Amino acid sequence: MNVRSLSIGMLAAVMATAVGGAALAQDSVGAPPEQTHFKVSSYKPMSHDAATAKALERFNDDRYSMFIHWGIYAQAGGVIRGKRYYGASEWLMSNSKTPSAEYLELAKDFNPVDFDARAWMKTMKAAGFRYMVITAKHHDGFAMFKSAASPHNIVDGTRFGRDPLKELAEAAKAEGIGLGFYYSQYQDWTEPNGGGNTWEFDPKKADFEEYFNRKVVPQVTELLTNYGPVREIWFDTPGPMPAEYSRRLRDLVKKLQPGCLLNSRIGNDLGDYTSPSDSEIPPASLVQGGDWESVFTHNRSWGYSAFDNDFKSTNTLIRLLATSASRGGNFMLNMGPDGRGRFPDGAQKRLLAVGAWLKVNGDSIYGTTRSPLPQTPWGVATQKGSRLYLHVLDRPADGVVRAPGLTEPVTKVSLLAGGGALRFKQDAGGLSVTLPAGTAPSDDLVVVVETQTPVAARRDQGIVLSRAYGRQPLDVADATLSPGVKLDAIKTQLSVDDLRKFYTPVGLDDPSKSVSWTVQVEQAGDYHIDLEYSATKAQAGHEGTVEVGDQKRSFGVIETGAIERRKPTFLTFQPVGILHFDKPGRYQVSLRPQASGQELFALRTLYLTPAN
Ligand code: FHN
Repeated sequence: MNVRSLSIGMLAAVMATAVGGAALAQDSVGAPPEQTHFKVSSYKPMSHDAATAKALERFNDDRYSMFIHWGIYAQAGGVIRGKRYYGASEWLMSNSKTPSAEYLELAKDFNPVDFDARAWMKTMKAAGFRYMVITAKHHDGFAMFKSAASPHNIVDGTRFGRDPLKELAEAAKAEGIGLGFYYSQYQDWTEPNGGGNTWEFDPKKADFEEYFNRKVVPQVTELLTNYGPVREIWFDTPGPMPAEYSRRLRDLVKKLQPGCLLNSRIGNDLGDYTSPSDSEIPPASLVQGGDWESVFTHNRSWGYSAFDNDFKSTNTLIRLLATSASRGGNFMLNMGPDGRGRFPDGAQKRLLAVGAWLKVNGDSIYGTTRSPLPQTPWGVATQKGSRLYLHVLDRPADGVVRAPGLTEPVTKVSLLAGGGALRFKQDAGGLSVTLPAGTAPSDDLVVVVETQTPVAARRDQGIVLSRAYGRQPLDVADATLSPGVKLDAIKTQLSVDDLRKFYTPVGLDDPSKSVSWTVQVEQAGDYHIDLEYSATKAQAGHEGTVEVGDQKRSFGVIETGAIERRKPTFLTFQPVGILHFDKPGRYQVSLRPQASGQELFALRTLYLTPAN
């Protein structure tokens, strides 16, 4: 065994021992399992070679894509040896600690006779997706394409005997959908020298170099040679893989197809664009340009699960898509086809409903750039030259949508659906648009604002606070942090099966330190303050204050429990008091500890709600 592979094996062994083997799920990016605080990813423009820059232009124009997790795990649908495994069904082998030989038996039954590449592509087209990324090989190591590098592939290893990626590549070309492949480069549970299978193989004996040369390099070469132009290779969970492997993969991909994009999960900062954590849209204030693609799954699993029908509603999907676009990123929505090759009905009908919305409102998504506006309570905005699209996701009680500070002369305001003109008023304070009466509260109503010159960026003018809405969030990621306070990302299990990241300021341990937000108050009045936070036993009893000018509202911290990476984190929602704003205008809302010593708590959000 060479030194390089030994170091990977040892690292993997340490990770596995500490978390008990199969628990190493989802966000295994090489961090020790007890680590909860992480560096905040940056979303800044990077420089690229010409082919990559050109591919990124199209990528940013596309905005909406489909992610597909399909493998022999779809045959099991989350059940093995008669036991149901909740959560990510593509993790079935790991979660059940099934040995390779037994797991690979699934391939014998896998015969997706209903798979129809043309029909998939027609659905994707009707759903409004511009490109798709499908699992060519997930962590179980089974290739969903013909491969000379391993017999564990769909053509040689199943009765089905067809190459779905070949059929999809042809159908994608015919329908004008871009093609991308997911490839798990480090984890490969059916390979003794691959990463991740600690229930069967000894990581200390793993020769990763051997695995990488024998399987990863040939398979990535096959994917980029046999299927025509590939838009992106979506690598995942690089784990403890040293930089030289990420570098070799990058060089290989760019040599074979210079315009093929690489996501940041290639590892070691070698991607072309950023993949935020799963189910995360980066906070608006952290995005300073740059290229990124958020991934969410439609239900709770990425692969097909026979008992999970918790599909996100059409409105939720539209909201996620519009929010990603408003922050300048792409939204890739995942779905897991079943063992026969069918899209689950619960997913398909909602995808098509989003497609119907896009048919009418697609101009406000495709080819748009990020919002020039600060946070507003009615929703989000996207922009295309001198057209500004207001996505009214939440209806104002008074029927009037306001864009404070929008002073570029407005020539026309209309509804994108149907084009009907809307009444508007513009003065030194900004623009007010009266919504048509009788629209369903759940629709994303898109208002088109046409201006003489493009609306200039004014994102830092303060979060808009209005009495026409309910609870309005001031998130810590959008706060100004005083010297000595920094923003951390916490990885935790926010709820069962839901590993998510949240942001929190670290260093709130002295009255001289604070987090603060600029708010633009639209109407004078009282607002209730609520805090959402998590606090350990040691933090219980700490005191802090929320301040605006000389109004100071103090609060005491209560214990919610420790933050642990693989456990649910409980966040309390604590009322603090009432703040009064005398007149409309800009104010500073600050939060600080009352004493020196220990970290106050892990704050997530301060909410303000109009009070009467
Ligand atoms: O472990 C995988 C998981 O199965 C799924 O593929 C997701 C999709 O982003 N990626 C990993 C976890 O982040």
